[in-house]
Amino acid sequence: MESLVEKLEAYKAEIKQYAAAKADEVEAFRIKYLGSKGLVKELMAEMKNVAAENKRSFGQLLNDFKVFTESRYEELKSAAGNGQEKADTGMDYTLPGDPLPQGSRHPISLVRNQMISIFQRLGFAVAEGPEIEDDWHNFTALNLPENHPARDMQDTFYISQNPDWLLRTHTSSVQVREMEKGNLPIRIICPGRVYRNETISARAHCFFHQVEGLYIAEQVSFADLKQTLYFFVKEMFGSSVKVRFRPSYFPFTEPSAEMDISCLICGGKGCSVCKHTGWVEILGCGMVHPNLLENCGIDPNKYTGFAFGMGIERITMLKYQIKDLRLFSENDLRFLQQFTGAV
Ligand code: 2NL
Repeated sequence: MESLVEKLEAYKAEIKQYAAAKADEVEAFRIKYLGSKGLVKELMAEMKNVAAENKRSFGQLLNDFKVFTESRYEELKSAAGNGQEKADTGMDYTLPGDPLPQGSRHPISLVRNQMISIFQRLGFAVAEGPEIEDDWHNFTALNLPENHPARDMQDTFYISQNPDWLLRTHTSSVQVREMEKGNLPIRIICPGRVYRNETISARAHCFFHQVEGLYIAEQVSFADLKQTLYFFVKEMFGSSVKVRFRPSYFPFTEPSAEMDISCLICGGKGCSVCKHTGWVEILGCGMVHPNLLENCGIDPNKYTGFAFGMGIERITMLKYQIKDLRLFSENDLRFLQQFTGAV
């Protein structure tokens, strides 16, 4: 009995001083003292050798020793746990996170999406195509003669690997591809980026964005063209807008016209935006030239169609009174943040 008391006191002193700073050291403590082959189990096994009259007090001592060891284990475990969290990051994960700044759509995307949704209400589908084109889809199929100035190196970016390849100068090439598929009638708009070799200024850039439209069916007339475009500008600029058509020339349409709208700034009275005419030009249009239909395998005696093309930058500049084209591609947040919240 005496020797057991001494033995337990010695173990208690050892356990009291046991240093375990890390989780694996705490686990080593548990295995050594409290594990299935640990000290406490070993001492418990001694019970069978103890004389009957001593069993009761021996058991009491061992139980106290077990409780002592277990509480020391809990102590070491929580100390190691706390220490580790601090050492890892020192962060308080209960604090709210940093807010992410919310971006906004680019004005060109805003206006493009608006244009798409207006034409979709009239039954136009959106078609897309490649930005690197071949001569046929960008020029030849569109009735542009071999010597047309638009083909000039000065106006078009050619791809050096292949003299037949170029960056599309309009999205008409997408419409040619749709016509070649031969699924008639066709009623599409083609939004997209186009490229021209221009000196960059407030009014010109080497790339810009276009929406072209094409409607081909039996008995499509110039009246359909006028009413479609009139609907478009009323939705885009408001119902008080006036339109006028002026005769023009494009190789891909005959007859051709340019459409003006009454000046949004002065309401038609005359100002610097409309150069004191009361009108601003917004798009070109016309009836699809029969040569073009033939080039794409469509019978011009059965089908007619209209087409139009406009620059998204131009419409956006009019709508938001933006004076310099370069603002669209400079990524200046002071410009872009003005469109936060616009839809
Ligand atoms: C302009 C003028 C225009 C077209 C584009 C077109 C396309 C096909 C057939 C016939 Cl596939 N026409 N497009 C027609 C007339 C004018 O654009 O000044 N755009 C900014």
